[in-house]
Order: sequence, then structure tokens, then C-alpha cells
Amino acid sequence: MNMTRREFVAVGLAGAAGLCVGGVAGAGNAVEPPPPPVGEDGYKLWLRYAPPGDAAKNYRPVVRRIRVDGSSATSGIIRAELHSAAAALLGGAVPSNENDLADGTVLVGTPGNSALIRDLNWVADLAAVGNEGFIIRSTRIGNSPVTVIAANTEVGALYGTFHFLRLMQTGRPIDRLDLAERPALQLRLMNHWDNPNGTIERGYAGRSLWQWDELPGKLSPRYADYALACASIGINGAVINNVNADPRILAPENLRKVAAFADVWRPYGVRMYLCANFAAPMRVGGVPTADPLDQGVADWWKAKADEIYGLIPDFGGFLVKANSEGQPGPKTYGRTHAEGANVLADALAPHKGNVMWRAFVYDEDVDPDRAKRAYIEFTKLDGQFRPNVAVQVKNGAIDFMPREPFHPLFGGMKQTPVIAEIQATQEYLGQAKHLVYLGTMWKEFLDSDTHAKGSGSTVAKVLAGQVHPGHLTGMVSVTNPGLHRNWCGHHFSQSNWYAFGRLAWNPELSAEAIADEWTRMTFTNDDKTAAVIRDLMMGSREAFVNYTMPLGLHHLIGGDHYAPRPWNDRALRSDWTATYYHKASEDGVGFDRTKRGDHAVEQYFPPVCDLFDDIAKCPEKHLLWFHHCAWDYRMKSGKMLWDELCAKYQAGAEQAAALQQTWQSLAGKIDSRRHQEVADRLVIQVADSAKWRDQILEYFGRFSKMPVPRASSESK
Ligand code: GCV
Repeated sequence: MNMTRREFVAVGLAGAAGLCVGGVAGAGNAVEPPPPPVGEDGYKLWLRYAPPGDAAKNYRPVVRRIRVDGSSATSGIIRAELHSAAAALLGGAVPSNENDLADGTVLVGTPGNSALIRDLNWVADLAAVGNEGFIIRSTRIGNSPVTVIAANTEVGALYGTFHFLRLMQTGRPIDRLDLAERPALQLRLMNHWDNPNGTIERGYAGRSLWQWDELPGKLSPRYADYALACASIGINGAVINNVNADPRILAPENLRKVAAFADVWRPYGVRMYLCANFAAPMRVGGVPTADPLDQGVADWWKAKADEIYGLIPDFGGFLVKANSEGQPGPKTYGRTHAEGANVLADALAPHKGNVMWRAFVYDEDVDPDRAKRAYIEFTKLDGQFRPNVAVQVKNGAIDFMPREPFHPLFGGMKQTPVIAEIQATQEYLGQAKHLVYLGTMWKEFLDSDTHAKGSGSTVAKVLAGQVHPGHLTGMVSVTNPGLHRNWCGHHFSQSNWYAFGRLAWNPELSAEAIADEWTRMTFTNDDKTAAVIRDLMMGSREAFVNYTMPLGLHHLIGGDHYAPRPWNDRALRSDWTATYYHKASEDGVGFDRTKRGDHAVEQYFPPVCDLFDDIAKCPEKHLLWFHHCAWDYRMKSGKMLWDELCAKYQAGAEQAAALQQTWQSLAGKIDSRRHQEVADRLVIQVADSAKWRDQILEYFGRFSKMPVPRASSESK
């Protein structure tokens, strides 16, 4: 069943929970923003379409009519969204003119579905924006001033529509537009770690959105709402099951359920991907082995791919976690990761599907240092992967820590496409309890200069294929929505879903610009209030780093990945303990990864390698990641390491308290329900930040044997 947005609006109006703004009453003329509603629950995410205040009066002459050409489901979604959004933003319904063109028409279409757009003859400009890009232009057709949103495909037109709406949602001018956009990256995917039993690994917003028991017959309205939210920020696919994959997802009865989702998502441009368990030929297919060089195994994967494409013609491909944390893989059969990836790639290639093969591997027999292992394994295989394989690499070499230097595989793989995996779900960043905006963290990663081909070879450029040209590019996010009414648990965790989409579309956007637009769309367009919220978001990740793992410390946690456990020295594997990483003793703290230590710095290109290696030059934010330092090591501030560490923890806890105070000052400026819900979580965050400070400093103090200096605020 294809559920278009228009149909969904009707569902929403009939009382089901919807993202839709349906129900906008009459044609009001309000220019000032109305007082914030009392009870927003966050369901509408950044698609609330609250009236933009004064700007609305400038928008009305530009948006007097709406004309969306085309009769497909996607065109229907564009039409419904434009109408409902414009009505809400402008305070009254905007008529359509589907057959003619009046002054102030917003015209949306493609050369394929619109004679008007074809006649504009924007051939070269449209060619330049590719399949998913769009042009938005204020122009004239005949004598009529109009705004044209044109694209080569209807999904491109959908993205253009959301861009246009975003301009209005954020109070920007729309009367002289001339812009063209195309996504920098091809694969912009959500990675869900959802299990068939409805749980979500590292999920903090309730149970899975996917109602397997009801599928394929019954489709929750949330599936379409989810796809709409993804499309609104350019996300073009989703891997719907956990990388710790239950092989049964590939069983015929489950594939029929998966196909039902894919049908809902198709008009939104959200393609379906699955995690495949490498042992599926044995566990689902009854083949005696999963050896990738076995012909029976290759045949099984080929037949499985054919079956999937029979049900889902635009299936995107497989994501695989192999030989990692207990998952089966090619190494079980003495084969390489490349041989494993290639058997799946060959099965998908006739259908133009891709394999995303994860580099999150850390076999103990490769190297004693977990941070070095993936680089060692994968660089050896560079050039051996089929063209439709991308190696999917986490931003850092350990595991989504609050701060890691970029993974050396970025730039380090020269002949194999590398796509980035980041994590919106805040597994190690306060989960859904702490307010932590990750746009700043991801920008730090994307802007890191790998020097793979000289200065300026940033991670963003590596990902976009500008450093080692290749044909597959992408960025994915382990993502955060669940059945929680506000999708993400914490209202501010929505900003991480949003920031991921925006950065995957354009990694050169600034974290600040993204925070600003998200705030305006999600909370308020009032300049002063928006600036306060934006600034609070911008400082939130550094505050978190300060009160949890500053100066390059990492993995000071236990199994819940939430609370401080620096003393954690027992786990199934030594590299799951905290002591393995911090190496605190009376002589100092930190992991020596220098050329005098375990040589991990040598995985980076010069001069990055030398920068990290030289204790005097190493950025202090990474100091203890790369160096084991004496407690009285002199920091750039002139303080001893111990004093600096104490100051960081104290500052972090103070920053959390300041965050809370700032938030309190916004009471009455945004709707009271969301204000209160965020305030409730800030109480937890402030208490936890103090716990982190106290427990970590008490623990490290046992080694430093030095007192904790009084915090700056105490000494006043
Ligand atoms: C899905 C970390 C997480 C695991 C996760 C793993 C991975 O170790 O804690 O829950 O497994 O990363 O990315 O595969």
C-alpha cells in the first residue's frame, strides 16, 4: 500500500497522531507570533510550521497560489505538504492553481511532469544538480512573477520543497531566490539497531517503531511520518535492523513485511536496506557452510538478492557486521573481509545494489591496541573490494567516544570507497538524559585534515570522493528514533537526527547554522530566544566532554556506557574495561600511542602523525589518547596535568549547571510542556555531571596522590 502524505493528513485529521499541521483554522491575519502553545509533545519534530512572525507578511505575495505538477505519489506528498505548511505558516489556506498560473504562484515539478518547467529550458542548470538536487528560482513565466522549484526527479522536487519551506520556517527572505543544491554524498542513511522482538540496541526512546507482528497487513501511520521527517532533511535510505543481525530477517515471510515498509517509503525517496547476517546461508538457507568462496554460498546469496529485488525493486543493499563482537564472518572460514564482502556484492551487482561492510572490527590477534586493528586489517585489503562495496567506518578508531581523533582509515583507504558511520543515539554521550548537540562533534570530525593528499584533504572531502575519487560516497547515522511520543526521548536529541541529515547533504554546513535553523523550526523564531538556545546547544558537547572524558581520556565507562566506571577492570575482554584505556598509575595517565609507544600515530599521514606524536604539539584535547603523561606534566596553561584535569571536570559540571540555569530563563518563551520536560532531564544531567566529576577525580586522585584544587567558582 502506498500511503501518500495527502492520505496521511486525512488520517491525522481523523484523530490519529500525525506530523501534519492539518486542522489549521481559517484565514487569520496575525503577523506577530502567537504565544507558544502550552502542550507541544515534540511529535512534529522540526516540521511544526509555526507562523514565522513579521516575515509572514513578506511571504504572502510570494505564496498566493500553489501549483504542483505531476500525478505520482511523490507529487501528492509535495502538494499536501506545501498546502498544509503554507496554511500554517501564513495563517490561512493557500489555493491551488493546477491549470493556470497566477502572480505569486509557487510552481513545483520536473521537466518530465511539467510542461511549464520544460519550457523554461533550464537544461544545463538542471543537469548540474543531478538526480536528487533542485533549483529554486524567483522568475517570471509569461507576465507572472512566480517561484519555481524544479528538479530532475520528483524526489529532488520534494527536497527542494522542504528547502523552500525551511526558508520560511526560519524567517529568511523568499522573494529573490536563485539557488541550486545537490547533495554532496550519495548514501545518506539511517542505521537502526532494531531487533525483531521490538527492542533497540542502544535505543533510548522506547521500543522499535517497526511493528513486525502487524506487518505486512497493517501499516502504522508513523512509518509515513518517519519517512517524511527523513525526506525533509535529505535522508535517502534506512537500514532497518540491527547490525547484530538476526538472520531470519532474510526469510521469505519477513521479506514480505520489509517490502510493505519499502512501499510506504518509496515516494519519500527513502530506500530500504537490510543488515545481513553473514551466516544466513546456513541459518536461513540450510546451506552447510557460509564460506564466501563456496559456490553453493554464492548461489544462495544470488538467489536471495533476486528474491529481494522481486519484492523491492529499488532495494538499496546490505550492511554487514562481520567477525566483530561475536558476529559470524569470512574469517571464520579463513577468508578475508574483501572476500566476504565480494560474495554479497556480486549477488547485488546485477540489481545495482551496494554492500556496506563495517570496519568496526577489533580482533585481539591483530594488534594489542584496539585502536590500531581495523586500520591494519583493512588497509591490507585496499583495492580488493568490488566497486559496489563501501567500507563503513566509525568516526573514531574506538567506538563513538565523546571525543576521538578521526579514524585513520579516512584517507588511508585509497582505492576503496569509505563511508562514515556516526551515532546520533548518544550511546556514550548521555543517552536520552543529557542535552548534547552533536553537530559540533561531527563538524570537528568532518573538518579534520587527514593530509592524505596534502593539506586540505579533510574528512568531508574524503567522504565526498574529492581526495581519492571513487564512485560510492556516503555517511550514515546510528540513529535515535523509537516509539517515544517525541521520537527521540530527549527533545534535543531530535537535533542530532536533524544535524545528521543536514550534514550528510552538505558536510560543509556549519554546526551553528544547523543549530540555528533547527531551533527556529523546532522551538521558536524569536531571534533572542533562538540565539540563547543555539548557543546552549553549541557549548553542550564540550561541556559533556569536560565532565566525562576530557583531555583525550576515553572509555571511562562500564557496560551501560552511561555512568562513570574508571575502576572497571573486569570484563569479557580487556578492551572492554576502562583501565585498558586510561592506564592510570602513580607515574601518570594516558595511552602511549606515540612512536616510542605502540606506534598508532603512524597510521596517520604526516604531518598529522608528527603532530599527534609530539607531546608539545599534540592538541591537548587528544593528549591522553596519544600520550602517557606524568601527573605533574606542565600543560600549555602552565598548570600541572592533575590540576588541569580537575579544572576540566569542575568546569564541565559548572557548564552543566549553567545550561540548566539558561534553560530556566527560557520559561514562558517556548511551550511549557517541552520546557518542563527538558528541565526535568537537566536535573538528571546536572546531578550526573557532579557524579562524574567527583567519582573520576576521587579515582584518579588515588594515583596522582594530589588534592583536588578548589574550583574557580569556589575560590571566589
Ligand atoms: C550493535 C558498540 C555498542 C554495541 C554495538 C557495536 C557496533 O560496541 O556498544 O551495542 O553493537 O558498538 O557498533 O557494532
